[in-house]
Amino acid sequence: TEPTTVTVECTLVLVKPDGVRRGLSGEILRRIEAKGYTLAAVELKHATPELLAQHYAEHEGKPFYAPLVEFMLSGPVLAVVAEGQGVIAGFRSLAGATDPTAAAPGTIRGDLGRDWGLKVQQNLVHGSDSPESAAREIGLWFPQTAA
Ligand code: RTP
Ligand code: MG
Repeated sequence: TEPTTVTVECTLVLVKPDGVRRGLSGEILRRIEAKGYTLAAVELKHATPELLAQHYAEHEGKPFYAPLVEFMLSGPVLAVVAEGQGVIAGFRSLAGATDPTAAAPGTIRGDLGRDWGLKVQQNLVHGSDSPESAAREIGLWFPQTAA
């Protein structure tokens, strides 16, 4: 049989200001650990406009960009580096669809997101979408620990 190749990777997770405000940081970290991923770094941070401009550079110019940045500045964010096999795709699966109204039950956004008129940006979490994004975003949020 072929030897199994285990590729351990890291992803950047953010518990967005709505998640921190609602006291859901622990529940979100619990789900990450329960799935078997390791917490490599966890830090409560206040974002800055400069950091968010870099973090959300791909969305600049889109109609939701300005309200998204404003929302991300509305309170502290819990920045997390999670580590494990397939964690980049795996965390996005745990998070569920971007719109909490559409996110499946069993996912963070599906179980905990509220759909009583809140905007799509208030969807509790961010997760990197590729190895390139993960490396870039971890470097932005944890510059002192960047590999
Ligand atoms: P994330 O980056 O936060 O993990 O979420 P995602 O990949 O599922 O969503 P993405 O397309 O990267 O969008 C980033 C964040 O922008 C807000 N958004 N609002 N139509 C809208 O109003 C809209 N679309 C996106 C959400 O906060 C989304 O997570
Ligand atoms: Mg994204």
